[in-house]
Amino acid sequence: MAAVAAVMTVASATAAPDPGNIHSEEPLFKIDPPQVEARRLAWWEDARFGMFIHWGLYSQWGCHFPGPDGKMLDGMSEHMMLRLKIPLAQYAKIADVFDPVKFNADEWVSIAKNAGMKYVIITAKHHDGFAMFDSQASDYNIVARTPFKRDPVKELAEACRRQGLKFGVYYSLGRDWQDPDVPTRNGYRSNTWDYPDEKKKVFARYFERKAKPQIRELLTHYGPIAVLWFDTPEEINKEESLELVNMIRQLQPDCIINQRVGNRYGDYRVAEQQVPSAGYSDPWETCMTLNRHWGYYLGDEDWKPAELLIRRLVDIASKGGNFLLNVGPTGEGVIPAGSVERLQEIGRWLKMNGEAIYGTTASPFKKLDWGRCTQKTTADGATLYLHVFDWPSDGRLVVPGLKNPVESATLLADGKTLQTSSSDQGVVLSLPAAAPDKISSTIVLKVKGPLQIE
Ligand code: FHN
Repeated sequence: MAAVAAVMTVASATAAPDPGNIHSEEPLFKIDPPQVEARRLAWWEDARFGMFIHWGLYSQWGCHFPGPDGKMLDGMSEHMMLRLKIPLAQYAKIADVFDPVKFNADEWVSIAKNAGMKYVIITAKHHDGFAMFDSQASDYNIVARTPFKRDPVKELAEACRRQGLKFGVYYSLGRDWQDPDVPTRNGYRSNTWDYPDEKKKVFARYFERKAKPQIRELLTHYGPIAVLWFDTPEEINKEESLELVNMIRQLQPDCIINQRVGNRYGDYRVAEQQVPSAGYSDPWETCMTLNRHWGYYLGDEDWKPAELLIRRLVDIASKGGNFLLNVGPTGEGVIPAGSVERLQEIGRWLKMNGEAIYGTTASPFKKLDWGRCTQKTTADGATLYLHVFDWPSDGRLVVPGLKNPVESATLLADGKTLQTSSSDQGVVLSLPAAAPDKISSTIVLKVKGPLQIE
């Protein structure tokens, strides 16, 4: 257990400069009244778990690229065009052979659904600037430039609607290595090999020419977009961030916007590849890779164990957050087996324990040595879901400081009633010798009246 517990430690956010305020701890600006915000976010707060999909030209050879002698060069990640400084004219040639014949939107959505995920968010346009949808604003897109000629964003949106999942899109705001007008700080993440003069780059021209029109296309041609997941907003100014928010609100008022629209706007905060120690006052979501890459990287089979992922989902839900777990499909349109196996394992756990995750709110306890807690308030009290990672060998579990009278205590797995007593330390539960689930066992503790926790 220690190994898993060790991995649960929180990676502190790097103290990097924070253009675009994507790491600021300041609360997000809210434009709408609280009740409008709450209504927009209601399904999302209940959902707790979603699928992130990073899929683009970089997937074709697993973030590798054929060098001059035909030898495959290691592009390290979906940033391969930047890492290898691949001229746009050469990188664009990947589109000539990008033909994901095994892509099946219903299959991908079924994998998400069976994993217990309630929403799917796909990269409509990542940093390479290539649109994975039929864009009139730029012909640098999958329909116009590839033998595939189909629109996977459209197919996934329809598959999500058929299977009852919400559908969202990711859009890279401050990185676009196809457009000549996307500067970054000192050119550190710009396309400086095709467009060397950073000073000539005017973000507003890209914003008007490509970003805004494509965001508008995504919000008008693909039905309800549940989430617009922006990324890398460093170069966007406050007025542009607000302009995007207002445009999105006007086109699809129910569309949720993440904080990477920039400048402290957005409906929820993003924690990337880490779980905050205590959650945030704003709604928030941890996005995370299943292995070590967002895009499909040939040879990365370093999949996080299902045990760690399940406990991370519980940890995030116990802090009131959502978990957006990423898959990187191959250039053929296949989600790697290692991802699917872990998602199936998570789905099995959620089939039994989903009641203790979906529609719950954060734990009322500061810290529990044996696991985590989520809760649902009821008309006459609260239902506490105790997620026990470390099953007590002596069969005695203390809920520290809890002073409420207990209405009932049962194992979620089989409904078995548990004896409880109260002590100076709090409520004490008597547990059977064997834990129902080696990863995380759920106890349903119903208490009367408003919570009283010392
Ligand atoms: O550079 C991107 C990266 O490729 C990936 O899309 C992540 C997902 O949150 N966002 C950026 C890094 O913060």
